[in-house]
Parts: sequence; C-alpha cells; structure tokens
Amino acid sequence: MSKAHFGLIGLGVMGENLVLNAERNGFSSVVYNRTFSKTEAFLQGRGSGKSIAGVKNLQDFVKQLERPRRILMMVKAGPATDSVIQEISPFLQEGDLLIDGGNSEFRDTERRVSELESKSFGYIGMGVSGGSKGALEGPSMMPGGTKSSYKAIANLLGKMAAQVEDGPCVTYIGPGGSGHFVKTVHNGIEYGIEQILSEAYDLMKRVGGMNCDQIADVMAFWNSTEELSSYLVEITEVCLRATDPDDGEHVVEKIMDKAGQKGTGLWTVMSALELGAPVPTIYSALNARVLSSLKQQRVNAQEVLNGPEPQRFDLGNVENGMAPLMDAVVMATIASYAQGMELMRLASSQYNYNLDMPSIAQIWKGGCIIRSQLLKRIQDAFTLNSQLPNLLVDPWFSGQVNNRHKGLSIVVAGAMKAGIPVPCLSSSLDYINSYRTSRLPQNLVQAMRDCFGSHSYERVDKEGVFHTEWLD
Ligand code: NBP
Repeated sequence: MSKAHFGLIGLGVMGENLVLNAERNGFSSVVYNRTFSKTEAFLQGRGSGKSIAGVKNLQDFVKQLERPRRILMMVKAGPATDSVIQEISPFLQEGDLLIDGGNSEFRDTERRVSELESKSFGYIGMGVSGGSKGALEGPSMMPGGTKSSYKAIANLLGKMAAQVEDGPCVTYIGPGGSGHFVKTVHNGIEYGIEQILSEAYDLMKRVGGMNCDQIADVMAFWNSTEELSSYLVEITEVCLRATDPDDGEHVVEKIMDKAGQKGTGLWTVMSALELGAPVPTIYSALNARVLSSLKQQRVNAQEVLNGPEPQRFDLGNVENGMAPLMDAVVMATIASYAQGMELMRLASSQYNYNLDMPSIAQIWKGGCIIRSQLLKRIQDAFTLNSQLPNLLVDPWFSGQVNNRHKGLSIVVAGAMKAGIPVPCLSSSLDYINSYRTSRLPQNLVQAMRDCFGSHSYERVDKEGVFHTEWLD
C-alpha cells in the first residue's frame, strides 16, 4: 500500500477541515485522534470516499506516512500539545517535520523549539486563522521555525491556503515562536474590531433607536466601502439578521451578554506591556470582555449607581451610512491595526524575528478573521516605508485620520454624555490624540517621580539627567 503524503493529529473542528482541505489539494492523508470513535465517525462521514486513512495509535500513524513525514497537530494548546509531542517524538526520524497548528503561546513554542533542536526532526509553530470554513476552503497560515523546515512544507501550505490576487495567504514568518506570535497579534486586533463593531451596534440601538435589521443594513453599507469592507463587518450583518425559528425574533438579542476568551487577547496585551508597545484599543477590548463576564454584579450595580439616561445625539442616518459613526468605526479599526503592527515591529527587533510587515499584511488579506480591504493599504504603507514607525503617519492613513477625527470625537463625546460605555472607541480617540500631541503632561509625572523617589528627569532646555530637592 502506498504511503500517505500528510498526517494530521487531532480531529477537532479545525483538524477535520484542514485534512479535507489537504486531501482535496492532492495530498493523501492519514489521521489520528486520541478518542478513536471520533476517527471512525469522521471516516464514515465527511472523510468517506476520500484518500484519508485512520489509525488507532501513533506508531501506526507514522508507519503509514511517506518520508520525510509531514505531520500537523491540531490539538488543544498547552499541556495537550506537549503530551502529543512527547508521545510521537520517539517514532520520528531524521528530516521528519512536526507542525503545531494550534493556538499555542509563542513562548511555549520557543521552549519546544529549543527542546526539540537536539532531535533530528524539524518543528514548526504555525498560527492558523479562518475558523472551520477557512480551514476547509483556505485559511491564512503563519508558520515560524527554520527556513529549511518551511521549505519542506511550502508547496503543501501554498496549496491549502486562501489565495488572493498576489499569491497564497501563507509565507515564512521567521524563526522560533514568531508564527505563533504573529497569530496572537492577529487575534488581539480581532478582539479590537469585534468590540468596536459591538459598540457601534449598541449606539445605533440605544441612541439611534434602530432595530437589528436596520443596523444590519448599515453593516451592509459599511461592507461596501473600501475602509470597512471586511469579513468581520460581513458576519456582523449576518449575526444581526438571524432570527430564532421558534418565534421569529432576532437571535442576537437573546444571547447572554458575557463574552468568552481563550487567551490570545490576554497574551497580546501582556506582550505589548512587556515590549513597551501601546495597545489601548486591544486592551480595552480585552477589558470589555472581562467586565462583561461580571453579569450578576452589573445587574446589581444598575440598581445602585446612577448615570445619565441614554439620550439622542447625531449619529447620522442610514442613507449617509451613519457618517459620524462610520468615521468612528473606521478610526478605531485603523487604531487596532496600527497598534498590532507596531507591536509586531517592536517584537521583531526585540526577539530577532526579522518580520516582513508587507508580507504579514499580504497573508492576512484572505482566509483569516481580520481580512479586510484595509490590509491592502497596510501592505502598501509598509512597502512604501519598511521603517514606518506607526501606520497612523502613512500618507493614506493620516488622510483618513484627519478627515474622520471629528466624527470619532462627536461619537465619543455623545456616548459619554449619554452614559453609554464605548471603551474601544474612546481609547482609540485617546490613543490618536496622544500620538499626535508633541507635548504630553508626563513632565508632571516625571516631576512627581523625582519628588518622591529621586528617579531623576531629563529637561527640554538642556542635555543631561537632573534631580531637584523638591521638598526642601
Ligand atoms: P479543540 O481545541 O477543541 O481541540 C480538540 C482536539 O484536541 C481533539 O482532537 C482532542 O482529542 C485533542 N486533544 C485534547 Br482536547 N487533549 C489531547 C491530548 N491530551 N492528547 C491528544 N489530543 C488531545 O479543537 P479545535 O477548535 O479544532 O482547535 C484545535 C487547535 O486549533 C486549538 O489549539 C485551537 O486553539 C486552534 N484554533 C482553533 C480555531 C477555531 O476557530 N476553532 C481557529 C484557529 C486555531 P479528543 O477528541 O480525544 O478529545
């Protein structure tokens, strides 16, 4: 019997779809799942009639793969991934390649790379984005590891990935944990945009008095514009239109207002804080999810804490695409991307990842959750200036910021007066206002630090490090 081209471990939602994708692209496959009944169900269901074989144990799994073996793990991140690596390592040989496609913490990947370096087989930490549909039809993939390991799977990944006008949505990201780092930042940006769209929905509902279908119409309009055309705006419209078959009411209004998270947003913020990258939009999105989970406390607090009654202010109208609100959403979305790109630029230099920013924007243009037309502009901005310190100062993006600043200010001020929380919109406005302010009040912070702790300060009028005896 001829051996399979590709092996997959972990028949969860992602694994199942990725192996069907590989097989469709001409790579005969063998699959292993810890719980064998899932393998059987898959082979009798979606996997039937295809060049996919299933096995009960990892020893048989490796025996059925052609050499050098190409094995993709799609299992739960953390200890489950370590345990699979430990189980399969003794069976791997010179030149074989193990790929972790789960959402692993990039430091775990760094550790695994250094632990496995002494072994003869290659290891790739690869971020995969696109959800189940993307996994099947073509995801965006962010592989990190040695270049030679990447070369061994470039053909396979190039065929499996989403395709956009300038190539497949996969590229070599860099060494070590860089692939998982870039995927983490992708998810951080995603947190930001999801929260921004949710705040826009809340404002249209509570300030504009609009229903789900009317808000969905606005999303459809936004999705037709260059600035907001994106997968997330597209699915926001879909979510808003969906109705409950039992009573015909909108499903979204019946969903509990507690948002979950699996860690990537938290890792983005932790990395940003460590590297000194300001990511207030992404941080606010994470905080918003955390605060939303305190449902019972919020219910109780509403009885005790007063605030202004929600009141109307000018959000625009459906015909003009809710112009000020659209300005606000575009600005905050740009802020979310700008913060993510800046974080990657700093990480690239700190961790020697040598990230190629235009290529990262390119592979996010298709297949992944944050795909959008803006990414073409982001790709162009970093192609024009590979040392761009911040997306906001690129000529096209600064034009957007200057044209839309007023709209964002109106919306944030109105929301504050109406007592409606807009954490991502307001933090994006503060981010942009801070970034464009040449003199911030941190001179006073420095004075206080020197006053209580003799931390010293620099001066604007002469060189050197200074200390004042403030309390004498
Ligand atoms: P899950 O994250 O739910 O993982 C399920 C798979 O992990 C199953 O095959 C399960 O086997 C296996 N597994 C577990 Br759990 N513990 C194991 C262990 N100790 N040893 C061996 N196998 C073990 O499924 P998923 O949603 O397909 O995600 C897979 C990976 O891809 C995760 O890291 C996830 O974060 C990442 N990811 C998910 C998405 C998405 O949209 N869902 C997108 C991008 C990346 P069992 O059947 O025996 O329990």
